[in-house]
Formats: sequence, structure tokens, C-alpha cells
Amino acid sequence: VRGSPTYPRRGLKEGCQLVQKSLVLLKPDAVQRGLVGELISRLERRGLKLVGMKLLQVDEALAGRHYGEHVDRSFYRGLVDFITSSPTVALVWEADNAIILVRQTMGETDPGKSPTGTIRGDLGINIGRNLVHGSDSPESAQREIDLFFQPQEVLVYERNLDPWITES
Ligand code: IDP
Ligand code: MG
Repeated sequence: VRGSPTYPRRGLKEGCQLVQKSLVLLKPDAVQRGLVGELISRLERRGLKLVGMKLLQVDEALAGRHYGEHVDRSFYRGLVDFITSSPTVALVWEADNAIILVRQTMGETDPGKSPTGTIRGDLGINIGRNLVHGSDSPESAQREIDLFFQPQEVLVYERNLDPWITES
């Protein structure tokens, strides 16, 4: 990720587990429904480390850049109208294999197909109101973090309980 230091000690670990970052958005439905705390709590409790956080109003330009891959899809206009309709919380989470961990915690794109125990399976009904975004690859994460955060807004710090979450 642009501006992020490398991790000489924890970058590449035994078993080839890789420290990754994932961009998570708590979409306007999450903010409007008062689920910000609940959703952050679920990701915190999973053990993910919070390294970036802001509340912002996504504008048309940012929405277009973030969802550019979907520009030709029938749901694109509705998606952009929705994400720009009310404030969004942007988060950066870090962990070994953070991309897949976040997506597991989120559930499937369609809440109706998401298992209970996941954010979308427990708290959502409709694919157009599925509460959260999570990066789908390390490359997407890098691109998306750079859209939402300045390099200095993604922090590097030690967490004292890490040895109780990850065997190093
Ligand atoms: P993801 O959020 O699970 O990665 P994507 O396929 O990347 O899913 O789609 C981005 C977002 O577009 C979804 O989270 C959802 O809000 C919206 N979306 C995707 N497919 C549909 C659809 O068929 N109808 C309405 N909205 C959709
Ligand atoms: Mg996606």
C-alpha cells in the first residue's frame, strides 16, 4: 500500500501467511440504522487490527472511482445513488489474510444467501442494502485504501494483545 512501511518482522510469516490490509466501508444503511458500533465490534472481536477510520460523505466522483468495475452493470446507478445518499464510515483493517477474514465476517453479497453469524446474514435482507463493503483482493485493497485515505492516515502501531490472537 502506498505510504505504508514494509513489515520486515511480520510481513511474510511461517506458513506463508501474509499481513494484509482490507478497506471496509460501513455503507449509508449501516450508518442510518445505527449499526456502526455493532459492525466495528464484530470486526474487532474477530481479532482484526483497526489501522484507519473516518466518517465521510462519498461524492459522485469517489463513488465512480470506487465502483468503476461495475459501471456497465444494471445496478450501477442505484449503487452510486445509494453510496452517495448519506454518510459512510471507511475503515482499514489489518491481519494475516485480512481480505478473506473480512469477507467471511461480512457474508455473501446477497444477504438472503448469507449464513447467519455473518454481518449480512444476521442484519440484512436485500442485496442493494447489504451494509458493508470489503476489498476482494490485495490489489483492490491497495487501490481502495488509496482512494479513501492519505498515506499518513493509515497508522502503524503495536497492539499488546497480538500474541493472544496470533501465534508468531
Ligand atoms: P461485494 O460487495 O460482495 O464485493 P460486488 O459484486 O462487488 O459485491 O458488488 C458491489 C455492490 O453492488 C454490492 O455490495 C451491492 O451493494 C451491489 N450489488 C451487487 N449486485 C447487485 C444486484 O444484483 N442488485 C443490486 N445491487 C447489487
Ligand atoms: Mg466487491
